[in-house]
Amino acid sequence: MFFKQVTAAGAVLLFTACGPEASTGPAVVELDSQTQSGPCEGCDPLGDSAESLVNGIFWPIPTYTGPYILFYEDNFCTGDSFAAAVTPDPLVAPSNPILIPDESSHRIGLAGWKNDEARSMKLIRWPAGVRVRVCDSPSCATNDDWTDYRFKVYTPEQCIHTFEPLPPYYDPEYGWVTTTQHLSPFRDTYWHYVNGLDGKVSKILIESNP
Ligand SMILES: [Ca+2]
Ligand SMILES: [Ca+2]
Repeated sequence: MFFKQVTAAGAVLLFTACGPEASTGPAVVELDSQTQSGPCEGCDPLGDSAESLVNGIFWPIPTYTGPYILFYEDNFCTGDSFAAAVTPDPLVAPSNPILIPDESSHRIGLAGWKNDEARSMKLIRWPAGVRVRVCDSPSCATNDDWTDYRFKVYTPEQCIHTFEPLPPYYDPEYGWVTTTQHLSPFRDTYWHYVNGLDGKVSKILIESNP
């Protein structure tokens, strides 16, 4: 079943140039729009079509070891995983971030993206020193909802259950406190909440921690 899917997709894969100076990571691949939105017939051995696309994108490299993101239609990384984004090198300068979905510099492979759909995401094999910003605005305008995730350590696998802040909590000294950030030894999260981000994600920026 897996081989059947790869064969069907192979005709439309576009590989980036890979000269002598190219990095040793796997080539980034773009799928055309038809493939991005098309069904993943016969490629769902694990019940997760986007994960299968990750494997299919880098075929015939059988074991892709770079970082990638899976996007889910529901919170807690449940429901359909409708899209996958893969990149060999997420440590890009803040002045030139990787853009999802409209990256034009062939630094990311993306399949299955839908606007205003994601409610959670699974981050797999992300290095320390990366910031991922999830935005409601298609231009990541800061007057709408956005959330930052700043990775302090290597993250083998982590589900971001929601893009929205934790509920306000009651502090005996200060009363009800609205959550705007969550700092941890592993990953700091900063929320800019306006009217909701789950199911409204339109743009993602990936860059080195500014
Ligand atoms: Ca939006
Ligand atoms: Ca909003």
